[in-house]
Amino acid sequence: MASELQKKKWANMFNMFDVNGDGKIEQADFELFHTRLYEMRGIGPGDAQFDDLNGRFAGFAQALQQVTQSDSVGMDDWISFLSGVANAPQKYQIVRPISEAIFGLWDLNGDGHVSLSEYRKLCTVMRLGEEYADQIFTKLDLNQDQRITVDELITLSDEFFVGDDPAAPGNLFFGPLN
Ligand SMILES: [Ca+2]
Ligand SMILES: [Ca+2]
Ligand SMILES: [Ca+2]
Repeated sequence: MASELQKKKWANMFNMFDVNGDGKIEQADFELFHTRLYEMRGIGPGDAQFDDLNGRFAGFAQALQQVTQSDSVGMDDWISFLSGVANAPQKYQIVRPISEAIFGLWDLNGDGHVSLSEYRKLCTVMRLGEEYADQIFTKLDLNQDQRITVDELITLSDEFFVGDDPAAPGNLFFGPLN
């Protein structure tokens, strides 16, 4: 069972993937989302990073389909899928590479960390706006050194997908809890 907190934060991620806003996550949404990411990053088919990401997203979409037995995933299916992920470490192994991949994609200058200006672009693709990035970057930057490292991201990702602590900054990764 998911807590109210978990339902709220996971709903934010659902809304990020439901790019066309029709209340269902379908293949068309994944394609739109990929296109936005790739266009902003300036990569396309043939790039190693592009192919790697596509593989990770395909694995994620497949896992989602297996659990829901459908090509069209509504909010309730999504919440039960992530409940399953939170309670089963082997399923979490499918989700974590996606977080790492999204992170890697947004290290635009390849220096191994995400800066505020890079995070602003990520928030734009997630349709949260740059103001949201400005508000929460310092919370996500756990050691306050003006950058988010992969280690910090893993902590945030664990908080988001598995945790149930209202004070955890990782809750805010895909949007505010309101
Ligand atoms: Ca949709
Ligand atoms: Ca960077
Ligand atoms: Ca940091």
